[in-house]
Amino acid sequence: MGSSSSIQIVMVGLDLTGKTTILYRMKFGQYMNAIPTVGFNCEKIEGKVGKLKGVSFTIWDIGGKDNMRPLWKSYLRSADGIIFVVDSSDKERMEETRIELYKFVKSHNTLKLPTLVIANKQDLQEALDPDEIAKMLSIQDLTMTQPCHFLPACAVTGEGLTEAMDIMYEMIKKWKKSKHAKVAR
Ligand code: G3D
Ligand code: MG
Repeated sequence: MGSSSSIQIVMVGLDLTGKTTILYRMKFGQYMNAIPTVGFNCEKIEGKVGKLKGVSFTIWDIGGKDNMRPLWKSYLRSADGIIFVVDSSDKERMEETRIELYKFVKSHNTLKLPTLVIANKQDLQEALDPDEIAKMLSIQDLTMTQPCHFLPACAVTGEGLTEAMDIMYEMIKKWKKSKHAKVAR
């Protein structure tokens, strides 16, 4: 992970969970109203403060409508990490979210990519408690198969996103080290 290389992140999740809003928030540092994603968006984001200073991320934001979901895995070939975005207020689709999350993780199980699950839209009154969402999505089970973190956030205010990227970066750094160690053995 030299200073010239960029960390590749694939961001998925059901449609309307706030993926593009998160992407623009990270890129431009402000709220931007996103139009529904057709296909994918991609942005290069340079870390400016703290331990992310000088670190460059390329984030692929893939459309989440059901016809796009089978394509998620095709973006993983050169990925270093996954961000899976959840709408904290969408109780009705929480089970569908869990199914898609596990289907996706299983599709690339051998890679054991660092995975960050973001419980977005925590600003909404009807948002479920992060602990409750973690339970509904069986996050505990995920942490047994790969490096995994679960975090609440709000893309509108940007709350939680700096921490999310810090954690992502740390997980990827460790993951790359262990991968090299295995190759050297
Ligand atoms: P997607 O890319 O995952 O499909 P979008 O989702 O980024 O297009 O966002 C879908 C809608 O959710 C947008 O509203 C967006 O403003 C809203 N949204 C995203 N993140 C948050 C959040 O943290 N809190 C709240 N309250 N809303 C959020 P519209 O009205 O444009 O459909
Ligand atoms: Mg989108």
